[in-house]
Amino acid sequence: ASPSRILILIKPDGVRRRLTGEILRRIEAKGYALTALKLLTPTEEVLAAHYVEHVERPFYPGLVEYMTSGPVVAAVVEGDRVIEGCRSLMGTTDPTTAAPGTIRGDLARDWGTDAMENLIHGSDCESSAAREISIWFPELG
Ligand code: YYY
Ligand code: MG
Repeated sequence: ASPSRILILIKPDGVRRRLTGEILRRIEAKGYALTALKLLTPTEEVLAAHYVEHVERPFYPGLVEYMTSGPVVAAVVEGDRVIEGCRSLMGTTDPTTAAPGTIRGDLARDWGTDAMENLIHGSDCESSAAREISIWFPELG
Protein backbone atom coordinates (compact mmCIF):
# COMPACT_ATOMS: atom_id res chain seq x y z
CA ALA A 1 0.00 0.00 0.00
CA SER A 2 1.12 3.58 -0.57
CA PRO A 3 2.07 5.44 2.62
CA SER A 4 -0.68 7.37 4.36
CA ARG A 5 -0.55 10.24 6.86
CA ILE A 6 -1.99 10.91 10.29
CA LEU A 7 -2.19 14.03 12.46
CA ILE A 8 -0.85 13.33 15.94
CA LEU A 9 -1.14 15.66 18.95
CA ILE A 10 0.74 15.16 22.18
CA LYS A 11 -1.77 16.83 24.47
CA PRO A 12 -0.84 19.32 27.26
CA ASP A 13 -0.58 16.59 29.93
CA GLY A 14 1.95 14.75 27.77
CA VAL A 15 4.15 17.81 27.29
CA ARG A 16 3.76 18.86 30.95
CA ARG A 17 4.69 15.37 32.18
CA ARG A 18 7.81 15.28 29.93
CA LEU A 19 6.43 12.39 27.88
CA THR A 20 6.99 13.95 24.44
CA GLY A 21 10.16 11.96 23.80
CA GLU A 22 8.68 8.69 25.06
CA ILE A 23 5.56 9.04 22.89
CA LEU A 24 7.48 10.02 19.74
CA ARG A 25 9.96 7.20 20.47
CA ARG A 26 7.15 4.63 20.38
CA ILE A 27 5.82 6.01 17.09
CA GLU A 28 9.27 6.06 15.47
CA ALA A 29 10.16 2.63 16.89
CA LYS A 30 7.14 1.21 15.07
CA GLY A 31 8.78 2.43 11.85
CA TYR A 32 6.74 5.54 11.07
CA ALA A 33 8.34 8.79 9.89
CA LEU A 34 7.83 12.30 11.22
CA THR A 35 7.26 14.64 8.27
CA ALA A 36 6.22 17.81 10.17
CA LEU A 37 6.52 18.82 13.83
CA LYS A 38 5.72 21.89 15.95
CA LEU A 39 5.00 23.04 19.53
CA LEU A 40 2.14 25.48 20.13
CA THR A 41 -0.66 26.34 22.55
CA PRO A 42 -3.90 25.88 20.60
CA THR A 43 -6.52 28.61 20.32
CA GLU A 44 -10.22 27.92 20.93
CA GLU A 45 -10.79 28.57 17.21
CA VAL A 46 -8.37 25.82 16.17
CA LEU A 47 -9.93 23.41 18.68
CA ALA A 48 -13.47 24.13 17.48
CA ALA A 49 -12.36 23.24 13.95
CA HIS A 50 -10.40 20.19 15.09
CA TYR A 51 -13.18 18.86 17.35
CA VAL A 52 -16.07 19.93 15.08
CA GLU A 53 -17.86 16.62 15.74
CA HIS A 54 -17.72 17.21 19.52
CA VAL A 55 -18.50 20.95 19.94
CA GLU A 56 -22.08 20.29 21.07
CA ARG A 57 -21.19 17.45 23.45
CA PRO A 58 -21.43 18.02 27.23
CA PHE A 59 -17.72 17.28 27.73
CA TYR A 60 -16.60 19.90 25.19
CA PRO A 61 -16.03 22.85 27.62
CA GLY A 62 -13.79 20.67 29.81
CA LEU A 63 -12.00 19.40 26.72
CA VAL A 64 -11.24 22.98 25.59
CA GLU A 65 -10.00 23.97 29.05
CA TYR A 66 -7.66 20.96 29.08
CA MET A 67 -6.44 21.42 25.51
CA THR A 68 -5.69 25.14 25.99
CA SER A 69 -3.93 24.60 29.35
CA GLY A 70 -0.45 24.55 27.78
CA PRO A 71 1.52 23.70 24.68
CA VAL A 72 0.85 20.64 22.57
CA VAL A 73 3.16 18.95 20.08
CA ALA A 74 1.55 18.60 16.65
CA ALA A 75 3.04 16.15 14.19
CA VAL A 76 2.36 14.68 10.79
CA VAL A 77 3.40 11.03 10.75
CA GLU A 78 3.68 8.93 7.61
CA GLY A 79 3.80 5.22 6.85
CA ASP A 80 1.96 2.23 5.48
CA ARG A 81 -1.42 1.91 7.27
CA VAL A 82 -0.20 4.55 9.73
CA ILE A 83 -3.71 5.43 10.95
CA GLU A 84 -4.50 1.87 12.04
CA GLY A 85 -1.00 1.50 13.43
CA CYS A 86 -1.04 4.69 15.48
CA ARG A 87 -4.59 4.12 16.75
CA SER A 88 -3.39 0.71 17.93
CA LEU A 89 -0.29 2.20 19.60
CA MET A 90 -2.49 4.83 21.34
CA GLY A 91 -5.01 2.47 22.94
CA THR A 92 -8.66 3.20 23.60
CA THR A 93 -9.96 6.66 24.51
CA ASP A 94 -10.44 6.05 28.24
CA PRO A 95 -6.93 5.77 29.72
CA THR A 96 -8.06 3.76 32.73
CA THR A 97 -9.11 0.82 30.58
CA ALA A 98 -6.67 1.25 27.66
CA ALA A 99 -4.65 -1.95 27.24
CA PRO A 100 -1.20 -2.33 28.79
CA GLY A 101 1.44 -1.87 26.10
CA THR A 102 -0.38 1.09 24.60
CA ILE A 103 0.61 4.74 25.11
CA ARG A 104 -2.59 5.54 27.01
CA GLY A 105 -2.61 2.21 28.83
CA ASP A 106 0.97 2.47 30.03
CA LEU A 107 1.31 6.21 30.67
CA ALA A 108 -2.11 7.75 31.41
CA ARG A 109 -4.79 7.35 34.03
CA ASP A 110 -7.87 9.16 35.35
CA TRP A 111 -6.55 12.12 37.34
CA GLY A 112 -10.02 13.03 38.61
CA THR A 113 -10.10 16.24 36.58
CA ASP A 114 -13.07 17.37 34.47
CA ALA A 115 -11.36 16.36 31.25
CA MET A 116 -10.27 12.93 30.05
CA GLU A 117 -6.48 13.47 30.07
CA ASN A 118 -5.40 10.78 27.64
CA LEU A 119 -2.05 12.15 26.38
CA ILE A 120 -2.44 11.80 22.64
CA HIS A 121 -4.72 12.47 19.69
CA GLY A 122 -4.55 10.60 16.40
CA SER A 123 -6.84 11.05 13.40
CA ASP A 124 -9.34 8.19 13.04
CA CYS A 125 -9.55 7.90 9.21
CA GLU A 126 -7.99 9.26 6.01
CA SER A 127 -10.55 12.03 5.57
CA SER A 128 -10.19 13.30 9.13
CA ALA A 129 -6.39 13.10 8.79
CA ALA A 130 -6.49 15.33 5.70
CA ARG A 131 -8.89 17.75 7.40
CA GLU A 132 -6.86 17.88 10.65
CA ILE A 133 -3.50 18.30 8.88
CA SER A 134 -4.88 21.34 7.05
CA ILE A 135 -6.03 22.81 10.41
CA TRP A 136 -2.76 22.32 12.29
CA PHE A 137 -0.37 22.75 9.35
CA PRO A 138 -2.06 25.22 6.96
CA GLU A 139 1.41 26.04 5.62
CA LEU A 140 1.66 22.52 4.16
CA GLY A 141 -1.38 23.15 1.95
O1 YYY B 1 -10.33 9.67 19.04
P1 YYY B 1 -10.25 9.63 20.54
O2 YYY B 1 -9.41 10.73 21.11
O3 YYY B 1 -9.85 8.29 21.08
O4 YYY B 1 -11.74 9.86 21.11
P2 YYY B 1 -12.95 10.74 20.55
O5 YYY B 1 -14.20 9.95 20.75
O6 YYY B 1 -12.68 11.25 19.17
O7 YYY B 1 -13.02 11.97 21.56
C1 YYY B 1 -12.10 13.04 21.45
C2 YYY B 1 -11.65 13.42 22.84
O8 YYY B 1 -12.73 13.95 23.59
C3 YYY B 1 -11.10 12.25 23.67
O9 YYY B 1 -9.75 11.99 23.42
C4 YYY B 1 -11.35 12.72 25.08
C5 YYY B 1 -12.59 13.58 24.96
N1 YYY B 1 -13.78 12.84 25.40
C6 YYY B 1 -14.25 13.03 26.69
O10 YYY B 1 -13.65 13.81 27.44
N2 YYY B 1 -15.36 12.35 27.11
C7 YYY B 1 -16.01 11.50 26.29
N3 YYY B 1 -17.10 10.85 26.72
C8 YYY B 1 -15.53 11.30 24.98
C9 YYY B 1 -14.42 11.98 24.55
MG1 MG C 1 -11.25 11.01 17.72
